[in-house]
Amino acid sequence: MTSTPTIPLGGPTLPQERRVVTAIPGPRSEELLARKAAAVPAGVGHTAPIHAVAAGGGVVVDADGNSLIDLGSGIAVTSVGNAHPAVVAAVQAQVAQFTHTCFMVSPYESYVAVAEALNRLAPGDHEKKTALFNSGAEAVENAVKIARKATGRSAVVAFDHGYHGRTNLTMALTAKSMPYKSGFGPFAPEVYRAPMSYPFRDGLSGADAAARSISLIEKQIGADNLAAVIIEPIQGEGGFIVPADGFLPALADWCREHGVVFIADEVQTGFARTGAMFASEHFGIVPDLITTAKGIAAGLPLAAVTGRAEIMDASHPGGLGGTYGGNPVACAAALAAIDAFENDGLIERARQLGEHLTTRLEALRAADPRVGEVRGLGAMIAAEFVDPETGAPDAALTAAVAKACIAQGVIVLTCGTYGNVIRFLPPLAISDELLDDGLDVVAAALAAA
Ligand code: PLZ
Repeated sequence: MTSTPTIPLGGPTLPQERRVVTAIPGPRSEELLARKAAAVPAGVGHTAPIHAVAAGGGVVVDADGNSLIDLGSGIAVTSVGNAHPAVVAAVQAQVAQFTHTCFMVSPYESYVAVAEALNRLAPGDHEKKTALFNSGAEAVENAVKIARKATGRSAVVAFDHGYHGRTNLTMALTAKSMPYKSGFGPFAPEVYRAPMSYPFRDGLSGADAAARSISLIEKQIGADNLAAVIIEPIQGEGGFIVPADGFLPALADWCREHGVVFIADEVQTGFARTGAMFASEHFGIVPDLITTAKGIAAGLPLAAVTGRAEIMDASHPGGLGGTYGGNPVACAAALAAIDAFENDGLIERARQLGEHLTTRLEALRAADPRVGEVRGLGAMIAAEFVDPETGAPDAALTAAVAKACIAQGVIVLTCGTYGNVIRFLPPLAISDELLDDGLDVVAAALAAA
């Protein structure tokens, strides 16, 4: 006989605690995983072998009643906290009012209000415009379209370790073959790759790393052929790589001199995550276009391209859009989330979480040479694991630590070209106690590995 677990309400009313009451996965999750394996293709993977039934603040509750500490925010999405009450209320009100008209058929105010907010918040005091889409990849695709139309050029430069999505053009922009690209080509043409600044592994100053990239661009592509350079100010999937000081400004300056559109992909770094509304601010750069998604709407699918009005307006009427882009329910969620980012001290909270994470992880590094580097900004911090003798990436250790954490009720995500980075992306709503408990589990998992 199977018992039906009672489903707890989500939101901050959920006890903010780690509670492991079965093996992970427990029996109910096991059943659901078997159904998943039968119904969903193997290509759609999962990090934690559970099935969620509720989530709130900094925890995810599974079908067996385990309460897991969330150190991933569904890949940097639920930054305001899962099922944030203001987001829930805004979504409920909108969904009862209307669910869809298609903004290209009958526009509505919430889309315009999200655009106004992004135009105000994105770096730079020039005139800006914003178009809304459904996913990060779709925003990136549109940023490239917009840049090509505005410049009349076709080439695009992306970087080593870069990640921009899983659609055809964004696979071409993404660096890593397995698992994102392998066997899925041919890829979109006119995409070129330049070296990234990766201080831990290349030891170059920002100026030298930029000179290396710019020389490659000038020799192999030529500025006259180049529509856009796209870069994550801090790389996400590629390993939370923070470029050396001066790298991004030098690139941005070169782009400005040569009429190349500089696109900052802030899909992962945006919305308070790094201790600034946008990571570009830390580096003193003003991108021409900025792509956002993830944290923007607390889990509802929404994405945006925000940028210089003259570049955004270069596309002809009817040239940009899509059936669902800027869906009214997602826009309602975004307006509530943006209000929380601006008015609930979440930028400051991201900084505090970053200091806390860095202090604790640096203590681990001091005691354990397998932790090669701790890096990141705000609540976007990572540890890179290496063989202490050679400095070679240690993906096996990384996977073992992550797996042990999940078994103990702490959701952590890995990343990195070499699969040897554990990244910490807690909801900004997490308590210090919950974060400490989670980091204790990480430390124990590392000691045992
Ligand atoms: N640009 C910088 O981080 C999404 C990918 C998860 P979508 N990162 C999570 C996975 O394995 O599919 C991402 C990003 C940056 C673009 C994207 C793409 O955003 O909303 O997943 O399309």
